[in-house]
Amino acid sequence: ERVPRMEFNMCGYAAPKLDKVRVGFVGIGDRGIGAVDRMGFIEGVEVTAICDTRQAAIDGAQASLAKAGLPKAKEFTGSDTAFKALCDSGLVDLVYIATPWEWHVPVALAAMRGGSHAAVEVSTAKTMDECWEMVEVSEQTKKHCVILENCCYDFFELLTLNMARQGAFGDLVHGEGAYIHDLDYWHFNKPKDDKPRGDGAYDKLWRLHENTRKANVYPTHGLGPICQAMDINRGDRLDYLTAMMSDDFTLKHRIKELAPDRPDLQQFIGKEMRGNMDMQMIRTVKGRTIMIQHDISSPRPYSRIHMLSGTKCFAQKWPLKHIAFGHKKADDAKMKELEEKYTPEIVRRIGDMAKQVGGHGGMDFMMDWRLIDCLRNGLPMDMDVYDAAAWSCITPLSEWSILNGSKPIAIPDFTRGKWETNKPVELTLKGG
Ligand code: A2G
Repeated sequence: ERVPRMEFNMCGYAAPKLDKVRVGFVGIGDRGIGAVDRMGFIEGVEVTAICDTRQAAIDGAQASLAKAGLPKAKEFTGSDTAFKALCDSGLVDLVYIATPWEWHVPVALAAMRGGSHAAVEVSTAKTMDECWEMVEVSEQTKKHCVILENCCYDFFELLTLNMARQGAFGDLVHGEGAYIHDLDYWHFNKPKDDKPRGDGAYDKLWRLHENTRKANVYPTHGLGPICQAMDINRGDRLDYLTAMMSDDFTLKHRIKELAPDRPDLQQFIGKEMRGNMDMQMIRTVKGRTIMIQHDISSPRPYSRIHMLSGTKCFAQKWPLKHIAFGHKKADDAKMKELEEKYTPEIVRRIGDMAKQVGGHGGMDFMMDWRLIDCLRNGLPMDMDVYDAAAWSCITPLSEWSILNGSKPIAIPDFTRGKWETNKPVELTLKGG
């Protein structure tokens, strides 16, 4: 484990205000084009640069800008490393990264070194070295490295976060989160290169490749909102985990079934795939517990669980959304009262617009809007580089634990002691 010396504390750091935020996009697949579309609705944004290896994807992004009445962006393409020229171009204040996972951290590092903030899609980092490198480079350059965990901005998650902040849960004792989503459609449909927009699948089956790894390769949708509610890295921190994984009962059969008509799938024949379900149990330094589940290959309904259990209150989003006090579930009237009392300012302000613009029901827009608002007003980031590292490191650490008979493994303190004095970022808006 490498522990860099503390260069600078990025938690709570307010970078110089930006009147206009010049955004460069790297990676215009299905996720990237959605982000370009959403930026067209946010004030104070200029999309100045676009990078992808597929010209058709770039054309799609330019068309999105034209539709929003925005000027054309400079194009960067031609190779896998064309992003380097974008990062060094001096044209951008923020690099928004939605590439396949293996490129997330290399692009983020180039962005920060080139003088821009980085906003990185999930899953953000794949290895412990990548986690530490993000932290080191962010501190050295004083550039933000934000993890784009949209689930932290969903309506119920924001409501329960505000309730936790206002003390409604009493002491939060336990949380559960998950990414349970049958990805059969996404895994086994290949985008066509002449399409200006992705069709929701993964170029060269890159996500299926990621699922040859025996780890929780997608921990942050479940973990992010729980960590926010528990003020992880700001008063508490993740201490250690233990992980377990079932065998693979479906993926290998699916691959075998489809492979005769799919030459691209033949490379997976005989390969061991990720098991259907993997789980992590995490203990925090302050003695609280978190359970995370991850299953993308079982035929079952979607769930991120999002359960928070405190000494005064209980909340759970999936399978049936409810809040309870003691044994008593809140009825409709009580839910309304809670929503009136605890809906945070961001939802009151842009919740309706977010629902219209869309992106997972509005949460993607609230995330992007908040990111831009913070940069324009010099506010600290809700999800900083320490969160990016602490949430992402579950992947390599779960891999080790699974390989070692579920032995516990320490989760590093990426803040190097600052978690004890770091303060949660206020949910109130100061911006314009
Ligand atoms: O399915 C959903 O949209 C996921 N997001 C996203 O992370 C990705 O896995 C996608 C499949 O391509 C949520 O569930 C919030």
